[in-house]
Amino acid sequence: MIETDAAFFLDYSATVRQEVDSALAACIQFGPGCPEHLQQAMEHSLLGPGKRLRPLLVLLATEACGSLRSRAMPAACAVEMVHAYSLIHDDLPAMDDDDLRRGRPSCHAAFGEATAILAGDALLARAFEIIVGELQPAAVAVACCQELSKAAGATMLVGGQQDDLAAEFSSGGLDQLESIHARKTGALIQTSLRLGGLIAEQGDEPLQALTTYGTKLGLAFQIVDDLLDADGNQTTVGKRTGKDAGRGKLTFPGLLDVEESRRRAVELINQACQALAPFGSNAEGLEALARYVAERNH
Ligand code: GRG
Repeated sequence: MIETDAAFFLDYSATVRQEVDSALAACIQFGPGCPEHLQQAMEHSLLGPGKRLRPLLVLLATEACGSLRSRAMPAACAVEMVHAYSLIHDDLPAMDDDDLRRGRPSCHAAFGEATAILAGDALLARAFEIIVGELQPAAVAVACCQELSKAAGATMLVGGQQDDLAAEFSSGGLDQLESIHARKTGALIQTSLRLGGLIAEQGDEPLQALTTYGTKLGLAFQIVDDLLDADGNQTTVGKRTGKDAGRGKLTFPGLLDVEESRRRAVELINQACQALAPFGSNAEGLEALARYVAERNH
């Protein structure tokens, strides 16, 4: 990516990020029925300093298909709510037991374990309420609910997490690792793109191109995540690094070594960008985002 493209993308993503953050804040205005401690826990985790990668993917995918990104904002928020719930639950003592997230105390460290579980539950439920209540037309809202619930469910996000926990200190190989990553991390990334495509209502061909881009991007994202855990700086990454090896996790650098893992991530990003050809210049944002994922340091 030439430097002007990178600068343009940073500017664009900063603008979109502000739009997303305002919409997210509005999504969790529950009013008097919601206990204050629960409200604060949700705000801490949903509005904290994350990258907002998944909402950006939803919005960029809608734009790549020639539609206005404002149409896709409810879906963009819903995906980020599912993501925030998964991070809250992943950090719990029963799972990854992490007290640091995004450079701040994780939800249970700040608000207690019970409230963290409930905050995650409430965000997951709200995600679907937002899609059903705010996405038009109704047929698209139904398709988006189906897409997101599958990605969040027992065969994808939750199933991948279960297999990831079971694989600790196991002698699994690359196929097992790719299957875990495709479901634990890749499914929500791929679904973000598909939601953007579904909302634009342009048919199967663009949806297929977005799916291919999402599959490649999701795997590359996870390889980079493994590399950041292996050799990233804790302050920059914003969570404890070096944990995967200590927990006996299956990782790409563990199975392939660092150089080969980096080579694979770059190859996947190139393949992801090739899949964008049918969109022409409408997909410049998605291409810039893919390059950013390969180069990210947090
Ligand atoms: C508890 C059902 C359940 C699932 C947990 C999210 C997850 C599955 C595990 C998190 C552990 C982990 C390191 C996953 C790999 C990639 C990942 C999801 C990283 C976090 O996403 P980012 O980098 O986070 O987009 P930010 O903070 O930027 O939003």
